[in-house]
Order: sequence, then C-alpha cells, then structure tokens
Amino acid sequence: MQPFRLFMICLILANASFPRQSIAQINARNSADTVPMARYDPELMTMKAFNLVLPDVLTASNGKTIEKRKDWEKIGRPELLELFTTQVYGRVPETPYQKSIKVVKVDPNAMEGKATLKLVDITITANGKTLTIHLGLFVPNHPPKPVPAFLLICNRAKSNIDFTREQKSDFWPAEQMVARGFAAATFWNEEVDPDKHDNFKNGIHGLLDTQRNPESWGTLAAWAWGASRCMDYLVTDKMINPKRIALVGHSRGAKTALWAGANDERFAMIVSNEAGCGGTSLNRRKYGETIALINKGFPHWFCENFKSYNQKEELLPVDQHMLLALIAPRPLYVASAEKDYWGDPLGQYLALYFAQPVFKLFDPSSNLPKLLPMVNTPVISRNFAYHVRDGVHNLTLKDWNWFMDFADVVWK
Ligand code: GTR
Repeated sequence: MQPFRLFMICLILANASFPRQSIAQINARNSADTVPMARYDPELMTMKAFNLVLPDVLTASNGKTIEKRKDWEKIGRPELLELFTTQVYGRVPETPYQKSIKVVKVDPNAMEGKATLKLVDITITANGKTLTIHLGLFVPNHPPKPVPAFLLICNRAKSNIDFTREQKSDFWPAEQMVARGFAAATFWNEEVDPDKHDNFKNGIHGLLDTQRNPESWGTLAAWAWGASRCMDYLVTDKMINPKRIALVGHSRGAKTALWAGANDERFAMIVSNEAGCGGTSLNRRKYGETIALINKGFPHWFCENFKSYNQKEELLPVDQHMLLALIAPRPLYVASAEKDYWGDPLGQYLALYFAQPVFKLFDPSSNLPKLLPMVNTPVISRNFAYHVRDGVHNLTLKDWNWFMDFADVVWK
C-alpha cells in the first residue's frame, strides 16, 4: 500500500477510533490488536481488536442459516422486524384513525419558475383529537417524466425548511435538488410528536395511545409513522415517480429514517446521515453514545423494553447491522462525519459492512471495501454507499451532493 494512503488511514482511524479516551485505554485496545492491519479489516477488527461478537444476520431463531432470498423474506426479515419492534423502537397501536390529505397550495412559479411548490396538509383524527402534518415540496417544472424525490425528516428548527425560501439552509438545499432534477419534500418531526418526554400525552401518541405497555412505540417510531403518512401523499403525486422516493434523515432523524425504511418498503432508498446510537452504530462497540446514555438523555425515543439493555448490550438479541439489513435490497446510504465521535463513524461502517450478507442474497456482486474509506471519499458498491465527511456532526450541502450522486448512479 502507498505510504500516503496508509498514513491517511491511520490518521482517520486515530481520529475516528480513539478520541476522548485515556492513553491507557488506547494502549489496552491497541495491545489487543495483534495483527497490524487488524484495525482496518472489519472481519479481523471485530474478532481480534475489539472482541466484538455480533449476532449473525442470517441465522434464524431456529439456529438455521438463511441461504435463500425467499427464506430471508419469509423468515429472517419478519423475525428481525419483530425483535426491533418489541425490544427497540416499539409497536404502533392499532387504534383506528381518519386521515385527510389536502393540497392547500400549488404555486407553479416557485423558485423563479423553476419549480412548483405544493403544500399538503395531512390531518389525522382519532379519539376526538386532531393533528396536522404540514408536508411541503418543490417539484422541478417541465421534467420529461415523473421525477425522483428526496423526503427529509426535519429534526431541526422549522426555519431550515422555509417554504417561502426567504430563509435558506444547507440542511435542506431545495434549490440544488430541483436544479439536479429531484423533487425536494420535507416535514417537521415535532408536528408528528414533540421531542420531549411528556409521558406520551401529546402528538400522535396523544391521539392513538389507549394504554401503554413495555412494547409501546416511542417517539422515533412515531416520527417514522409520520414519514409514512407523508409517503401516502407522495406516491399519489403525478409529478413524482412513486418508485423513486428516498427518505433522508440526520442524526435522530436518521435513526427515524432507518426505522421507517425497515417498516415501509415504499421508501425506495434510505439515506442515513450520522444516525449514531440507535441508528447505524453498533451497540456492542459501546463507543461514544451507548444504550444507557441514550435512554437517559432521551427516555421517550425508544420502547420501555430497550431500557433493560442499559449496560447489557450483549443481551440484546439484535444489533444495528441487522436494522440496516432490513433495508435490503433497496439502496442504502450511510454517512458519517470525521469528528462525530459521539456517533462512532467506524462503528457505522462496520454496521454497514456486516449488513452485507443480506444484500448479497439479492445481488452477490455488492462488495464494500474492507478498509474504512478515506475522508471525503464516498464509496459506492451497487446498492451501498458510505462516506466520512470532514468536520463535525451536521448535515451539509457536501453530504447532499453525494446523496444525489448516489441516486443518479442507482436510478440512472
Ligand atoms: C444527540 C443524541 C444523538 C443524536 C443527536 C442529534 O444529543 O445523543 O443520539 O441523535 O443528538 O439528533 O443531533
């Protein structure tokens, strides 16, 4: 290997793997790593360097290895979905509700005539209460055929998704998406459920929860449900290609996007930007944010059962590579940032890497490199993409440009 490449990899891994730890901890880890290249090879890394033993994604509950697509679809996938439902994100109640979808504004002259703005009110009524999700989208004008779309779960201030475009933000670069031929759609997560622990009294929980139990849905599952309600509209919009709608999320929004994608196969691509713990990071690495820390900081995000794995990661029957496998065979983009130590960029790559066996059932030629990709060097292998962007935890135009490049490749 060229000395410069080796140096860069060491630099990335030094940054990505060992921040905010004492030298003694680092040495202890390094001394366990007896093979010099072990840190860069996922297979060796899990086994030798970190003693990381992951549940096998293709082993069914009866102990048998799943070898065929149809067995994954019939056995493996439903089993894992149920485990993530009951142990991690929680179950959506079956309470009946009414849904009304109204296009309340159409402006064909948005973005100086380049796009049509549509504002859509999705109103849910149950148990005498109502809740409205305000979906907004810009669709490129005069495209030759229905366009692909990116739906962003906005988990930041509403000013980031200003439909008047008086305020613009790289968190949702709608103009750039339209210029490249994509529809840009978004909704604000807090309209579905507030991001605070309110004993599930408000938001969609306030409408649909009758009685709660340890498997009841948390707030991430509620936001994911909201993304699916937006999808109910998007698949009907004649300007959009219903088979090419990607769901994008950042951080808590990315955890949500992955869970929404696992449940709702209408999402044709999932883009997870720095999802971290409870998203793309492997729990068993116990690196950066852990199960105990996330449950303490955000007691409303997951189901109650998830708390029983605080500091007991090994008892969890799943790990996050299995969540990523639930997206198969659809295209999946996992993005990290070099200095997002809290989110464990290396662990995120490992999760993607170990989700591969399921994707390979559908497309044996998908093959991620064994080396952690270098900073600012996106890797695309069939339906997988990964990058480590320079800088800190954020969703930037640079990330978006790479997401659009990926969509151009897989949807060419
Ligand atoms: C952090 C949280 C992370 C991540 C992040 C975010 O405080 O610990 O899990 O979700 O917030 O959403 O930006």
